[in-house]
Amino acid sequence: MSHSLQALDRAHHLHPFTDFKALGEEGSRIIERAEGVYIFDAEGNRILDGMAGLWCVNLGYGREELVTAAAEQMRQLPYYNNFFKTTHPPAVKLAEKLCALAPAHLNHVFFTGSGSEANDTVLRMVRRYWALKGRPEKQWVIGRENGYHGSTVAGMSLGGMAPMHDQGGPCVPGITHVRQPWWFGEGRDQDPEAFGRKCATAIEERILELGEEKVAAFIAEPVQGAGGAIMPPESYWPAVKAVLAKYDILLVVDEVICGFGRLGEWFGSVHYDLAPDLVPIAKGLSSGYLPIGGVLVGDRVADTLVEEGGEFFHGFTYSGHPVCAAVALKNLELMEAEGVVERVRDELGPYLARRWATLSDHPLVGEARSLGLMGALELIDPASGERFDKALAAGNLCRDISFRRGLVMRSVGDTMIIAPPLVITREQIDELVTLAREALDETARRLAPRVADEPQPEERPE
Ligand code: PXG
Repeated sequence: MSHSLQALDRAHHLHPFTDFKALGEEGSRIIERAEGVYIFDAEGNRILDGMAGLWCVNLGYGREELVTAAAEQMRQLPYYNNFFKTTHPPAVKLAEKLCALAPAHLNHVFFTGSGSEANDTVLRMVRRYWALKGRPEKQWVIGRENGYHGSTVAGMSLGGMAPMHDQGGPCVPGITHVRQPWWFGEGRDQDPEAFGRKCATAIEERILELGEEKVAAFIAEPVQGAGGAIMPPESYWPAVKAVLAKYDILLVVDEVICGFGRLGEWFGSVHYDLAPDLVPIAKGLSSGYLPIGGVLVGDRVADTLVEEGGEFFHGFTYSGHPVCAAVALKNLELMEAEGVVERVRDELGPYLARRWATLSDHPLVGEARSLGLMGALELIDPASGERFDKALAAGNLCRDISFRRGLVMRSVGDTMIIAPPLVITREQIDELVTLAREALDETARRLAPRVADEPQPEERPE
């Protein structure tokens, strides 16, 4: 069964962010079902999902209430749109719920089908806002190198992933990128707080280069997710806020990963006290059960769009899809009723931080960091204390070993990442940390004899 599916997969299916040929040779792993924090593959292996799917299954798998919410809404009204002066109860109720959960100045939402579409919406809204304000020359948006804002043309242009720009370019004009606040990767020779301030200064320098009257917005994730779970130094965000206020530039905080409890607050902006003007959301909004995203819009922008805007020529067939909205609403209600976010903040986040930090004594680990239920390990070569030779692809090796041993841990270069479902228990966090250590051990053994140039056999987990 799994072999025939693999063959069909190879024959017909082009996977996202995948080297098609290499995957064809290897064959894909088929995930058949899931429960709680575990996924099960076609071979019957149980694997702890340390990535909550793709940073999204915040409530964990197998929540019957979400299934029921979808089924009931499908029977009631499987589809209707929000164009042409119509709407439906799920979209309205979800909008109201989101605005109640968000900081006080965020009182409107524009729905989309994904995080990428949310960021396309952001770009159009930002430019429209300044045009309505009589300042159409305010066009430039500043993003960050190694930031991720999606894979549509606007999303990848706002993001700072160089390999995506190389393949997908030319990018949308009027977008530029500044350095990221990744202390381990780019500032290890400096005091972290001084480094954080320097990264904020880089924004100011770029604003002055472009001309402050031409800069519309700055976009960033509170903590970079896909870029490598990069928590900025404490000095960074206050300094960034001060720069943006000085030059009257909108702040867009992309909460697609950090929103809905990941960092121990409903929004990462709350953790860092950011008061953003626009907030793209997706993923954890529905715990990934159905695709839905949106942009929360602050009063400053919303008032202008509503009072002075006329028709905004923008929207998607599935903006506020009733079934997706019903599931998202139920997801938020469950998270609220079960105190999921507070538990991440007060109990599970601090617990993970303690347990995750124990990995920093491993010879392969140059830094172990975490915030809420997001963690990263920076791999280093114990022989030199520096990064491994890129050709060894140590991160990929560690990821594959980890997966085989029963833990989904993702790699970005030589940074290992986890972001498990928010309903994980303390015992399961212990299991996650143990599996991560075992994966590091095997990675170290596999890399150690590399001078002998002999491939090592794969170890079977005990
Ligand atoms: N913003 C952020 C911050 C994201 O992380 C998007 C926007 C785009 O969302 P959609 O729904 O269009 O995918 C994302 C998505 C990874 C990985 O490998 C991360 C994402 C997507 C795919 C892979 O870490 N984040």
